[in-house]
Amino acid sequence: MAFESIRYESRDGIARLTLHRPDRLNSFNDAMHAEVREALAALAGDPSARVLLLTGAGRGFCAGQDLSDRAVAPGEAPVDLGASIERNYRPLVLALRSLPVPTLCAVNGVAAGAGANLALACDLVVAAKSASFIQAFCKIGLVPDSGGTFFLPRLVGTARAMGLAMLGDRLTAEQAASWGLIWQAIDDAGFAGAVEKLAAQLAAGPTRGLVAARQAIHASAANSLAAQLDLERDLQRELGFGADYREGVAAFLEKRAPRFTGR
Ligand code: T3D
Repeated sequence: MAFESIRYESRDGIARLTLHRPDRLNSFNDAMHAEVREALAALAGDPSARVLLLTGAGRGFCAGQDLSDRAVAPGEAPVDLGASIERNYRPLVLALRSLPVPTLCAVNGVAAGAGANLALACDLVVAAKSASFIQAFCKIGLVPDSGGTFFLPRLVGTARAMGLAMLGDRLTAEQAASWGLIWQAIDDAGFAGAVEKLAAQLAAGPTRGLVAARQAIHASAANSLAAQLDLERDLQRELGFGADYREGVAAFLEKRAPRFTGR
């Protein structure tokens, strides 16, 4: 598919979405939001796609909202940021969390503002050791958005969430991994190879089972233990009738690698 602000291709089970405005550190404007929405809709309807690999072009991952669209001349009415969130960021985060395939975010460089929280909306987040995460909102008088106030306390606890939100300090990829904000920080030299390997592993995985794991893990925050056990039972029942479970058991018994089809 041909886009201006992103690159998107789906091949060998891997749907690659690269934010592509490197001279603006891949910050979002309306046009980029529209293209990302279109790509995610295409992915959701593409039965050959088994994983989303989200990354950024150039030295940054994403610097959040493009602030050059937010300058207000004297006498001009300010932009309605609530409308922007309703139109762009809210649907983006919800779309990422409900894709029918696992999502892998490869944070190749700085992830700031909504860019940081977009990464946290993905199932697995890996970052190059030179990358960093900044809840930059407090520097411009805003509150962490795009799920920041939801993801941060759940991932790193209230004290660290407060510090990140109120100080806006740069968190290195290694700190982010040691705090449990992301899955892994990877040496820059091996980053591209490690990302490809992870993407290929997820693309060859039992897609429905992986998405069910996401669903159950996210549901746990609001469920009682009994409700969570009920959910696990229901998901297991559904998956137990699926082709991938049958293949997984057969492969185990035949002492060979499984060939999952995502069904
Ligand atoms: O508005 C709404 O719709 C509400 C929703 C808001 C969501 C949000 O994301 S609000 C938060 C917006 N983002 C920020 O506040 C981050 C702003 N950027 C930075 O603080 C820094 O650029 C970084 C810490 C991310 C990286 O710093 P550094 O020193 O590595 O790079 P740099 O020199 O600052 O940036 C490189 C270029 O990218 C530069 O352009 P230039 O001077 O080379 O022509 C810079 O202006 C541009 N750039 C970086 N971030 C943005 C940006 N241009 C527009 N908007 C940006 N967010």
